This record gives sequence, C-alpha cells and structure tokens, in this order.
Amino acid sequence: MPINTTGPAALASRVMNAEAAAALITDGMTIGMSGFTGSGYPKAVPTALAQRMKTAHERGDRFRCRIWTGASTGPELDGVLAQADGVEFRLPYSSDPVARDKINRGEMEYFDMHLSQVAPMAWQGFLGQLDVAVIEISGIRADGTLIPSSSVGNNKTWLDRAHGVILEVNRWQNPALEGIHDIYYGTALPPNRVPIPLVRPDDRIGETGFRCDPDKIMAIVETDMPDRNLPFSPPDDCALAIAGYIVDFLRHEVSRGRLPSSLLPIQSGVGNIANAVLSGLLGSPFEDMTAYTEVIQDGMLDLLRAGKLRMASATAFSLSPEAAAALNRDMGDFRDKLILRPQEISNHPELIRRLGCIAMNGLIEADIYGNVNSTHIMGSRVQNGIGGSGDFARNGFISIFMTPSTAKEGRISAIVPHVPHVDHINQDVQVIVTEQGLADLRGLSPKQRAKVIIENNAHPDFRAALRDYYDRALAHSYGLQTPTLLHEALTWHQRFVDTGSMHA
Ligand code: 0RQ
Repeated sequence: MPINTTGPAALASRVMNAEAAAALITDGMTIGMSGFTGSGYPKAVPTALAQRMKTAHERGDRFRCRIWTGASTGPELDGVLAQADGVEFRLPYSSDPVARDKINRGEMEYFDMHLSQVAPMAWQGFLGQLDVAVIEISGIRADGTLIPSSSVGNNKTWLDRAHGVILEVNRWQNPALEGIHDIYYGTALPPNRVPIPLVRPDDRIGETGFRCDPDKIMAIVETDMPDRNLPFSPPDDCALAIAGYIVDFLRHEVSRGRLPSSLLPIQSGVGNIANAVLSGLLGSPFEDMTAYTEVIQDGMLDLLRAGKLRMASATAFSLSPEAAAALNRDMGDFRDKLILRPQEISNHPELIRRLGCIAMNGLIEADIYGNVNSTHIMGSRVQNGIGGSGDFARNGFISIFMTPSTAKEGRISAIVPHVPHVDHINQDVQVIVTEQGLADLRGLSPKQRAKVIIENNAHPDFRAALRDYYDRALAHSYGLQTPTLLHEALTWHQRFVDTGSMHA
C-alpha cells in the first residue's frame, strides 16, 4: 500500500534508515517512545539502537538510556533494549520477560505508575527533561500533522515535550486508521485546568492527528513491520466460570435497577480471563453496550461484530495476530465504531467517574479484607505493573477484580490473610470473582468481608486454613476492626518460599 508522506517538502531531506536515526541518540538520554501493549511501538529504531548499545558495551563504553512509553510494547523495543542492557530506567509499565528479569535482579530501575498520570506528571516537570521522542505513525499529511498508528498512548505529550523527534512511518498500518483517533489538546496545568468536555463514550472532542513542530523532526524512517501481540488461549473452564459469575452479577444489577439494560461503559483489563468475560457478554441479554477502556481486545471486536457493543473507546488495540489481521481486512466496517484517544483521556479519573465505567481487572492475590495485589509476587518480585487498573478501580461505578483461586498448580492460594504488597486498597474493591464464586463486598465491614471472601472466593483446599487464621485473629488481634495476626499473616508467603507450597 502506498505510504502517506505528503508532508512538507522540507521533511524529505530527513528521511533516513534506522541505523542513521539511532545514531542521533547518545548515552544517558531520556527517550519517549510510542507503544501501548503490542501496538504502535517503533520497531526499527529501537532495534538499531540496541545494536549500537551492544557495540558500545563491547568496546567498554557506557550506553544506557531512560525509556518512557505508553505502556508495555513489543520484543523489538523492550525486548531488544533489555537484552542489550541498554535501559537504565523504565516507566510506566512493562510486561517484557527479559526486562522483568533485569528489574527483579536489580539491574534496571522501574517506576511503575498509574497510566493516567504519566502525561500530567511529564507536564508538571516531575519526571525530568525529555530529549528525544521516537514515535510510530501511519502517515504525514500535507499540513504537517501526523496520522497516528494503532496506539495513541502518550505520543502527543512526547511530541510536545521532546527536544527532538524521530518518526517511524509504518506502511504495515492500515490507511483506514486515519480518522479514528481523537487527540484532545485542551489539557492544561492547574490553576488553568478546565473540565474535559466529554460526557458520552462516543463523544469526539479533539483532532484526528498530532501537531508536531517540523523543526523538531530529526529523522523519518520508513518501515513495514507488523505489530506483535500475544495470541489468546481459548477460555478454559476456570475463565468461563468467572465470566459466568460476572454476567450473572450484571444481570442481577440490571434487575435491581442499579444498572441500565445496556449496562454502563465497560472497561476490561488485560489477559485471557478479561477476554473470556467479553466472550461471556456475547451470550448475555445486554444490548447496545459501550466500552470506555484502555485496550480493544479480540472479544470487543466480536461484540461489535455481533451488534451487542455499539462502540468502543480506548487508547490502543491489543489484538491477537489473527484478530489484528481481521481488523486490518475489515477496518472499513469498524472505523465508525472505534475511537483511540491519548491515555490521559482514556484513563482520566474525571471521565471514568462521570461515565460510570464498570471496571474489570485481573489480580495476583487478594486478602480476606479485600485489599488487592496486582503487581508483586511474594511481595517483592514485580510481574507487570499497576497499568490502568488503579485509574479504573478507584473511579469506576463498580470495581470488579477477577482471578483463578489458586496459582502454580494449586500450590498457592490467591486468597491470603494479608497481601504483602497493596495496589488497590479495600475501599477501591467492590467485587472479587474466582471460579469458586463471587464476593459482593459493597457496604460490608472488614469482618463481614472476610467471611464472604473466604466462603465465596477461596479454593476449598485453603478454606479451612483461612477460617482457622481468621478465628485465631478474632481471639488474639490487637484490635477487632480488622483482625490481624501480624507475624502469621506474612508467614503464608514465607511458607511458599521455604517449601514451594502454601499448604500447611
Ligand atoms: O506466572 O507466567 O511464571 O506462570 O503470575 O499470571 O495467571 O498468567 O495471569 O495473565 O491474567 O495476569 C494480575 C498479572 C494477571 C495482570 C495480572 C503468576 C502466574 C504467572 C501471571 P508464570 P496469569 P494474567 C488495564 C489493566 C495489572 C495491570 C492491569 C496484570 C503470572 O492482570 O498485569 O490490571 N494486572 N491492567 O503463575 C504467585 C499468586 C499468583 C502468581 C499469578 N497468587 N502467587 N504467582 N501468579 N497469581 C490494562 C493495562 O494496563 C494495559
């Protein structure tokens, strides 16, 4: 397909290959890259940069950079840079296995933060200066505006804040993407901040492209490389059971008049269970639904195709390779039903609260009082990051968390006396669902929550031990608002570290 680079003629002189563009980046720079899940991230320049870093290291020279993105990216960005030992500092979210190991070995600093806060904090000056933006786009218009790619993330902010800009124009991206983006330029710093004029998920409040000062553009690299997201596994019995409980719960809320029959805009987190819940909604009675969320997964396209979902607003696509190919083929049918926005808008607390999103996110473990750990294994090893889960959980109409009741072939209980790391405090957690059942925690005190979580969520293999802990905590705790045996609460995890199992 012809590449759309009809931009100002002066830009023609800045077209170069990835190696030449990567040579503009030097040791110690802070680089803002595009990318949100495996979509819209630059692919050629980070790979060439990693090669330069490796060569410098072989010579005994230091070459490490600070990397900011929208969220996780693909192997040609996070993977290659981590392998080259080229990342000194990373924000705001990463799920790359090589980077994860480096972070957990203490070889890479990682600032895991709410995704809605990245752009504001960059503007507030809290994150330091940004040297270069490396942004994948799908074209340059004659007026010099940039046509975004398959994710928006923080690109607007990186283009505005960086001293220099390197563009990757990816011809693999479908030209029909043009027009689906909504880039809002009305954000400002306090005391000049004003309400964001979005009152429905399908409102368009911005422009279809990025503005970019042409004088800042240092390089334009043409690429033809696919986005790379992970395939989804077909939902297993556990995911189907969780999806079933959630659909039943939503039906119940509609029958009690607490939700309209089209529900409220849904937000769905990452992973196979979230995707299974979306599949569960296919067979549900709800019609004319909308989504105001972070990523558009396979399940959302199925809901759109079936006519159950009217439209979806997000900041990125997060599609399996098959679904990405199908979307590329059928983009014409979908483009009026999809909007991609900057992540400070897709995840904005003001908008999530106004729209009343139904937040559905995964967790690693929850405690019997409803505090949730989404990020750390055994309290210290980071898995991915908080991502957008905190933005939606705190501000949503209902905040639902879901997980299998056990991990590691049943050796670990996902329900524990006390989470050793807290991402979502119990006040932000209204419903917890496992394949064992659903715990509706709304309006319950800590002691009432403990009973419901143990009986409805915990796996039967761990229920007796949790009841026993809770009974002894009732008898011996310092106070009885949230009964806790301080030492024993954390030895659950130590037991796994010592013996490979949480079973007594
Ligand atoms: O480890 O890969 O070594 O086997 O954690 O667990 O079961 O594959 O779970 O893919 O659904 O992810 C919370 C991580 C769940 C995800 C989390 C081990 C388990 C496995 C992964 P292995 P699964 P999922 C907005 C929403 C935060 C961001 C977010 C996440 C690995 O949902 O990153 O919500 N959420 N974003 O074995 C020890 C336990 C465990 C455990 C799981 N209790 N103890 N290990 N594991 N539970 C979207 C965005 O922000 C982009």
